[in-house]
Amino acid sequence: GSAAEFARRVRGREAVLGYWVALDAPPATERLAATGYDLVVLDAQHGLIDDRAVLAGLTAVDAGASVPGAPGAVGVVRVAANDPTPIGRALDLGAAGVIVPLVSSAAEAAGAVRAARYPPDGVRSFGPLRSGLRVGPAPAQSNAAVVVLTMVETAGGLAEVDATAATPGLDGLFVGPNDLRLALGAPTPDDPAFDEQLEAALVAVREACAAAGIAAGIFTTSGEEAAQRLAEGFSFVCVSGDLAHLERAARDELAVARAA
Ligand code: 3PY
Ligand code: MG
Repeated sequence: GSAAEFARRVRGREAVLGYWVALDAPPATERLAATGYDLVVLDAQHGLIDDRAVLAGLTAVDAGASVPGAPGAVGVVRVAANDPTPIGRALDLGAAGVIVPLVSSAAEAAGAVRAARYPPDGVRSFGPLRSGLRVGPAPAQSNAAVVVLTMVETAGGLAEVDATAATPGLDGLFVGPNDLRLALGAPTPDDPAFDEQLEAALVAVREACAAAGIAAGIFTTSGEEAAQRLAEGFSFVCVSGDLAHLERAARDELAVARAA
């Protein structure tokens, strides 16, 4: 997939569907990238994804996207932290965009945007190890093509959601429902007693994004939930991920086999 075309779709708030990869298994990532998702996210915050795995994973996504008949996913990295070093490295390794965790203010979001863009728009350092082939090579081309989403998953991020959404150069907000629920005071990331509060927070995020004209994104755990979020107005939805699917499929097939 082309980073520039992906950016056009994200900025146009068209629906894009993502797949979340936590495991460093490039042959699996290649196949997943060929299944029809618009993007594959490599999780370098919580997944088994170090720099070498980002390189292998992004190369695998591009290989999967070039499988005959495949619609052409792009690779995006959920970086380990809101810091110019991991953001710059993910982009150098060929990511079409970054999802930046734990952003708690508009000022922090502005920092994430600067880290992803070369001067004069930002502070990214030049060294496009792999991105020179895929996104760019001209700095201005890269600045225009790379998408930046910051995560809303802390109390501060929610409190400043309107100002954060209005950050110049930011392409979207992405909700981390697990951390956000904990930030709302829930004892566990799926405590149903906090459903109402979480849903109210999601409305605030969607409204902030709509007012700013940027994409509203969210992590979900099933196709059913993803469809519901799309219907509500989220446009950037990560449906589910490799580890969850592997475990679910293993358990379901075992249950079928034992029931025989
Ligand atoms: C969260 O739910 O907190 C995330 O970061 C998405 O995995
Ligand atoms: Mg999180």
